[in-house]
Order: sequence, then C-alpha cells, then structure tokens
Amino acid sequence: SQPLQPHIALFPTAGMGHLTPFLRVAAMLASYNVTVTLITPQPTLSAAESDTIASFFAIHPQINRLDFHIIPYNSPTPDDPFFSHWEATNRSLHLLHPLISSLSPPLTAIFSDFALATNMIPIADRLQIPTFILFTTSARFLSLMAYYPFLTSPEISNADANHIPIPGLANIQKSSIPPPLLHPGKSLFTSTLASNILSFSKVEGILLNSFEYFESETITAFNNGQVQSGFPPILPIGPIAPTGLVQGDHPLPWLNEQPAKSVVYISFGSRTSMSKDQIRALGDGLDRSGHRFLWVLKGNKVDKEDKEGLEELLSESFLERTKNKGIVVKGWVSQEDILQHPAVGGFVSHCGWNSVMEAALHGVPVLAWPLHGDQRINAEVVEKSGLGLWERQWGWGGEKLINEQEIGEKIKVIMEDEILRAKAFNVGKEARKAVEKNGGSEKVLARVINSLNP
Ligand code: BUP
Repeated sequence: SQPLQPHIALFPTAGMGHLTPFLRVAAMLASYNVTVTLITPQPTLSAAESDTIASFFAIHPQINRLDFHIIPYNSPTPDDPFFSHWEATNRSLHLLHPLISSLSPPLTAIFSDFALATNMIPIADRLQIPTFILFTTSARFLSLMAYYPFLTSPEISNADANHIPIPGLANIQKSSIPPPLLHPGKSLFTSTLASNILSFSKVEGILLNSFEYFESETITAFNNGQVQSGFPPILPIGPIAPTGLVQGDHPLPWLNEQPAKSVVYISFGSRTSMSKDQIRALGDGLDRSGHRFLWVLKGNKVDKEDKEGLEELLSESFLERTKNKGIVVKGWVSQEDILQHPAVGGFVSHCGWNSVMEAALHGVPVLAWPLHGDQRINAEVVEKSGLGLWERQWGWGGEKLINEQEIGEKIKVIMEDEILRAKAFNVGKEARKAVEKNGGSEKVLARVINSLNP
C-alpha cells in the first residue's frame, strides 16, 4: 500500500504580503505530494486578494479550499483596515476547530500566520498536531519581535539610546523600529504583535521566506539560542518559488521591446500610497535619471477604493514628455514576471519582504525606499546583503519630501553602478542555489515534511 502523506492546513491573514507567501508554500507542498488545505478568510479585504485566490485554485485544482467566514468587527478606533481584518479573524477563530477536525485525511500540521498564533495553538493542540508559523517577513524583523517584550520594558523605552541591543546580533537603530511599536497599546498592529509574540516559543518551528546566504548571521544567532533561549527552530525555506499566476494589466509587450537591463521598475507594494507631491517629485526624478521606467502607481491603500485616474496623480505634461521612455500602470501587474524580465535592470522598492525576496531571486539591484512597518529593517538587510542601496536620510516615507534631484541620482546609481550590479547578481545566484534540489532551503523544507507523521 501507498505510504500515508501528511495533510497540512495553511491559514494566511489579510494583505497580499501575507497571502502571497502562503499560496507559494501551498503550491510547493503540493509538489511534494502533500495533501494541502488552504483556509481562505471570507470576505477578503481587497479585490486583489479575492482575484488572486480564484486564479490560484483554478491552476491548482489538487489543493483543497476551505472558506472560513469571518464575523465582522468594527474597530472602535480608526485603524488600518488590514489590522482590523486580522483582529476580526482572531475573534472568529473559535469557529475553526469544528471545520477542520473532520477533514479527511486528518490534518497532520497547521502552518499559521504569526498574527493568529496564540489562538491557533490550542486548536492544533486539541487535534494533537503541531503548529508551525509561516513568518512573512525577514529574520532580522523576527529578531526585533523576539525582543519586543523587553523593548517595552521601562529601562529600554525610557532610554534615550538610539540603538536597541539585540542579544547575539548587531543593534537595531531605534529610528528603524515601526513607531507604533514604541507606543504599546495604542494600535491594533502593536496589540496583535504583542499578544502573539509570547506564543512563538510554543510552536514547532518558524518557517521563514529567506535563505542562509541572505541572512546568515541572524539565522545562525537564532538557531544557536543567542537571541533568546527556548526559541523554536528557524527554518529558512526561501526564496519561496513564484506560483506562476499571471494576472492583471500586462506591461510585458512593452517590456519585450526594451533593451536588456535598461528599465527601472518602481513599485511600493500593494498597501502603500504616497502623497501627491511625492508622486510628482518621483516622476520628475525618473525623468532626470534618463532611464526607461515601468512605474506601478497607487493612489490609495485598499485597491477597492483606488479610483483616481493617472491624470489626477500625474500631470499631462509629464505623461506626454515621458511617453517614449516609460510607462505608468495603475492597478495590479504581475510583479513576478516583471522582475524576471531581461529588460529590467533595477527596482525602486518599499522593501515589503516578498518584493525583496523576488528581487533577490532574480538578482535585481534594489533602491530601498521603506515607508512603514517592517520595511526599514528589511532595507537594512537589502543593504547588508549587497542586493541594493538604502538612503537612510530619506526617513520613513511621507516624513519628508524627497526632491527629484536626489531621486534621479540614486536611480542612476542602481542602474549604472557595475559593482552593485555584480553584487546583486551574486545574491541571485545564491538564492537560486538555495532552492535547487538539495540546496539549503530545499533541504529544510523536505526535512519539515518528513518530520510530520500522518
Ligand atoms: Br502592488 C503589486 N503586483 O501590482 P510585499 C504587488 N504584487 O504581483 P506589501 C504584484 O504582491 P507588506 C502588484 O510581487 C509581492 O509578491 C508582489 O508583497 C505582489 O508588500 C506582493 O512586497 C506584495 O511584501 O505587503 O503588499 O506592501 O507591507 O505586508 O509586506
């Protein structure tokens, strides 16, 4: 008879930055012949998420879909809609056990988003199966989170120090810490993080979309117990492979016409918008750099609300002046396809972690322009690994207006500096090596799967 295969349930939370790695891991597990159930929170927050989920199941019919209906939650404070959605999901989790306890074959493990860990562990315990966290950002950010309970201790938070010491690792600059974390209790982001971090030590392992070469110091310090004793194993399995979903507006025909490495790609992720003044300065900076560009522009945080036309964000003269040199796209593009396109030679990025890993996989030099959340800490990783540049003085996005001259100069550097290009190319080589058969990340994933007992 056939040996029994593990059956893993995956549960992502709201936001493309969270959904994307879960879909990719689901597809990877299915390719190892694991039975996979993807729990999909309903309703989703954005159209991008629901469209992506629908396309995903269309090309992965072997993956089971389990819709999980979330009880609406109206936050009493005006919070980021993404974090309200996380809160609503957490408040609905008592409904999960009956749904998953009767699955056939029975579940052998749950891969949970970190934002659900505390409520997920008792559910998995009742089923007598392990919980793994699939962590959606950098190991470096995890080191800050591991240290979070100390961060809010009076000695640290009252200290004037500009640096936060992380045991076993380099200090983290206070200016890189997401401001809400320094004011505990004031936002859903902080309270979700605080209530889940203490559960980390109870999970079987933390799967990470990163790879040994990229964050070796941090991964090693964790796994030697230097950051915190009793922390579960850190399991780097990245860069997790793209799923091959093709969707959205397609600038590829235009890209196909451009010379190799001649185009700078600009995107600040799925949940970030910039001020109109900054958008204008960025446009002028692109123009000044003299390079061709492909710019994905968003005017709003949640796509459903994003109705503004290009003409309202950029002047007609800009669009006219640059029409032979660049294109500006509003709406969803297939970033996976863009970053692996031979015409793309640089990436101006907010440093959402998925974007960083996608750039790493293809060795595309990055100009880091972090705007909020984990992004400054991710930018530090980008700089240190050799994948790109980070201009710290630019601060958090939106804090001050960065002028077109500075922007144009930095874009020229990522597009023209041969040393930077060679370093980024090398990162790409190491990234692909990690995910090949018997590469570092591939071996870690295979070991996790083999450790599960159906
Ligand atoms: Br925008 C956009 N097409 O048009 P991050 C994004 N993506 O494929 P975020 C597209 O969404 P957080 C688009 O390739 C990446 O996989 C992109 O995740 C894809 O940033 C994902 O880079 C976006 O982690 O999330 O969404 O801002 O802030 O939570 O990290």
